[in-house]
Amino acid sequence: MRHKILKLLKDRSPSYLSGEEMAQLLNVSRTSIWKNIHSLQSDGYRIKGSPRLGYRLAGIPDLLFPAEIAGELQTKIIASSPEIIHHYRQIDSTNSALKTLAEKGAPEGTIVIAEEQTGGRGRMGRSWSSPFSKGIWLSILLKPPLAPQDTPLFTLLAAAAVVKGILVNLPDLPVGIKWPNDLLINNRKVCGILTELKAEADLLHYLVIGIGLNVNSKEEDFPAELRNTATSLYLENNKEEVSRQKLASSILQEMDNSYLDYLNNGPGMVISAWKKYNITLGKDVTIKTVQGSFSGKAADLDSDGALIVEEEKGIKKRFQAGEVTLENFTGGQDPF
Ligand code: BT5
Repeated sequence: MRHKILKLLKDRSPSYLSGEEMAQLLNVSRTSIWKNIHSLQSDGYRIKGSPRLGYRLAGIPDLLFPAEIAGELQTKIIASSPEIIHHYRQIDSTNSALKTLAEKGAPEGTIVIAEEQTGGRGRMGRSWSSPFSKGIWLSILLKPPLAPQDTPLFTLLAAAAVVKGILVNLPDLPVGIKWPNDLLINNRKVCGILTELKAEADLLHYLVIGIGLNVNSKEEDFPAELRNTATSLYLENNKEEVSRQKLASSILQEMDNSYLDYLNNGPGMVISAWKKYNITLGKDVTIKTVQGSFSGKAADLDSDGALIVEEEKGIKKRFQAGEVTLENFTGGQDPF
């Protein structure tokens, strides 16, 4: 009902629409209209009421409500209807919440998006700073017909799709992907991706792809220890705010396009899109893994998303996971 009322108000905006007309159009009581208008107002929608004219939509909050981000979407799988978009003002972690929904049988394409995370997670138990309404903290449920060992490709798919989504809105921003899961601008981290999965033997049950993108964060929104290494689109966009609603829609659209392309044509486009936006290949890197640290030139990306590093004597090693440091990177040593 809220969606329907909002749609009527949007269609009529900037003019007024009477409560009586809305009640007739939606075949409900005027009390129900009034209650829903109040609920929208308490979510931050500016709805002006006039005793004679009715209601008028005067402003929409830049919060990531399903009605706002789904409006423009033409996705086939991801967030393809408002019912599979779960929005929270505050949650511990969107990845954890989506895993719970997946266990209860949520369909592919379900997303969880939050204004704030109190326990946002990075890889290996690290934390992800996620203050209220400053970023896009989003998780996407996918169930591709894949062997579990092929899933690292999906971190790369997501990284390239997020770059594309950013560039739709801010075409001049120099965003680059550091293998496997970081987006950097001017050598600072603007986005991280955490892919988690449930699988047994050769069977993948589901993938949860978590995306954390700093959008309108100012310096003081970052914890002190991140101020020299993290950045936001706002800080890199001449301190101009960016619409999180538009950005979230663009990212979901690009994710859906890339995922459909992957399902129809295989990993070719994932690899080429990742290569197009990467800032890793050709650089001297050090990669830390559980087996130890290795240095060499990042030579290529394998068809499963593994990084191929060429050591001094021309010996090539494949890495499916690890922490990459880009050596001699413009702007100094890469801090991650
Ligand atoms: C990542 O981990 O970069 C993956 C981050 C994924 C976050 C999303 S938000 C939605 C979804 N729900 C979750 O709970 N998580 C996902 P990693 O490569 O391990 O990097 C973590 C490191 O990045 C931390 O140890 C900090 O040094 C740094 N960091 C933390 N918060 C940051 C932020 N907001 N911006 C930039 N760097 C940050």
